[in-house]
Amino acid sequence: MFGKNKSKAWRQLESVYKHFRKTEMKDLFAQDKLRGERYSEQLDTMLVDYSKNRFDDNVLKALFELARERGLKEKIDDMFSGKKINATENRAVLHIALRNRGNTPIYVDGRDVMPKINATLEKMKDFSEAVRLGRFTGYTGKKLTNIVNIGIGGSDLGPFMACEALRYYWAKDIKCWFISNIDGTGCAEVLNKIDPETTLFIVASKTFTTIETLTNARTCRKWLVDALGEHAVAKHFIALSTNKEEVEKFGINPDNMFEFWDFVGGRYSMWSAIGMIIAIAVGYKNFERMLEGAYAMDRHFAETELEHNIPVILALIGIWYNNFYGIHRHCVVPYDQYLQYLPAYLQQLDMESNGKSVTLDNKYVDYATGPVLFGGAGTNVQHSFFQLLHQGTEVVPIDLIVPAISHNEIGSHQQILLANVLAQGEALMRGKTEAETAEELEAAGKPQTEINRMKKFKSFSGNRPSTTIVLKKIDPYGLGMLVAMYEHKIYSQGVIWNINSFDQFGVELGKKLALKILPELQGTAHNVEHDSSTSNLISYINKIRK
Ligand code: G6Q
Repeated sequence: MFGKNKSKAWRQLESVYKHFRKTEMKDLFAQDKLRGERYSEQLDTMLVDYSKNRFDDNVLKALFELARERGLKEKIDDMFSGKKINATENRAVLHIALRNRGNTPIYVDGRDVMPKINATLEKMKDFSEAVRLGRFTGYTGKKLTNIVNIGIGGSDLGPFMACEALRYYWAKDIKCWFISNIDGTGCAEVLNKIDPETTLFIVASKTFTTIETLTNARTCRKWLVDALGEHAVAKHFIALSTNKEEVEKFGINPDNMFEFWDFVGGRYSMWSAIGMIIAIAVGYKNFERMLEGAYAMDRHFAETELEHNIPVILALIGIWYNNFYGIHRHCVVPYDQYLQYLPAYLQQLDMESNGKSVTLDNKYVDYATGPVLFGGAGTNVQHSFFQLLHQGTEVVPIDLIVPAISHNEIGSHQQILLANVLAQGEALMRGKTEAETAEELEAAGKPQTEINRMKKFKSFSGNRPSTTIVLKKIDPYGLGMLVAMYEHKIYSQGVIWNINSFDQFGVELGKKLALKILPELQGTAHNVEHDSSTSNLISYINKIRK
């Protein structure tokens, strides 16, 4: 379809690109006084202004044509109707069912999945409320106020990001902790600070076979049993999983297990039982508001024509940069401390979903797929990597995300923050020519020699793309909309690239090799064949650890 076998829409885009590529956004803004308004979409309390991107109507038309040619609308319908779009694993992809507030039936293999989803939500509601109200207590009768999520990847990043994002809503007496990494540090640093009598461990693992999670969970279990005895486990451990057998084997009572299913991908699972810590921290009502926000975005994605469909528009703009401008990077900067972990979360969501090289037709791609995603919280990152964004040789499209209202309106903090986010978008787009810089230096009374010496250093090429996303507040509803927007953007790009966004075979090879190397570090295997670098590193580490 692309690459060597270019489709009609693709070739059309290539020819549009040839004519358009040198167009400057500032000229487009000068020609069209309504550009900002025309290229903004609003959904409830969210405004997405994508006008500061490199396109005109002609470009957009060709991009929407590509989406049509790729059957995007039908592919969206396929997801919502429970088709097995995760073809390599023969699974439906139904994170949308987890927040299907309309409760319309969604069938997989002829069976409606909604009753079991609703039953788990009901169980989550009862349990999270019981913990918050102190009805479900620890073994010694004390209220459970330290909630520890043990999980990794999709069973960690979503709940962690969302808990931090919604920290303002946490119950005053509850503290959330996250243990994910396999080095002893995560465990040690948390266990040193908490009291077994008031601690609830949530073992979050879809497969319940992940070495990091099970190792951490065993360590925590031992710590608890050493303090309170074996009988305490039932009051201090719950499991979130699809694998009942392994949960029982681990020694967690199935009554304390909250189920989800193989149609929920790890990185798409914070809406499922995996969100338990969110529900306990912010209350089930707020968890439900998050689902409602996501549902609003789902309806928008499923029902809105492509031309006004926010995730689709963002996806197409990304494709435009990636496949025509050859820009394979994307930056996300949330201007709110509560959203500081959103970039890390999106890194997984985007790069694990679309970091693929084989098409659904079982061929290697000969075009670029998922971009490298990075980011951090603004304004902090303005003082670090923004230098490269403004003056570097790489063009990096950026999403600027900001709430209009802060939960913590102190003095003029929020206005300063808002002024900064808007200024960045404008500066990236407009830049500053050498002539403008020279004028400025002259007005500041600098001598001509100084002006000549400095004008290049102090000028900005501009024409650097940004999309500004304004939320009313970082509240559960807005967070739900925002995350669902990215999920659907990623799916739309996957459809256009003809890849499966829902498997992750790329994480397997390293995991397997680690199991081969482990005995060499434990001294039970020797002289296993490796490349000379790996062998050398193994013997160096073994020597130093003696
Ligand atoms: C996400 C990935 C991956 C997964 C972790 C944890 O989409 O599949 O990040 O979430 O490997 O897996 P478990 O939940 O099975 O422990």
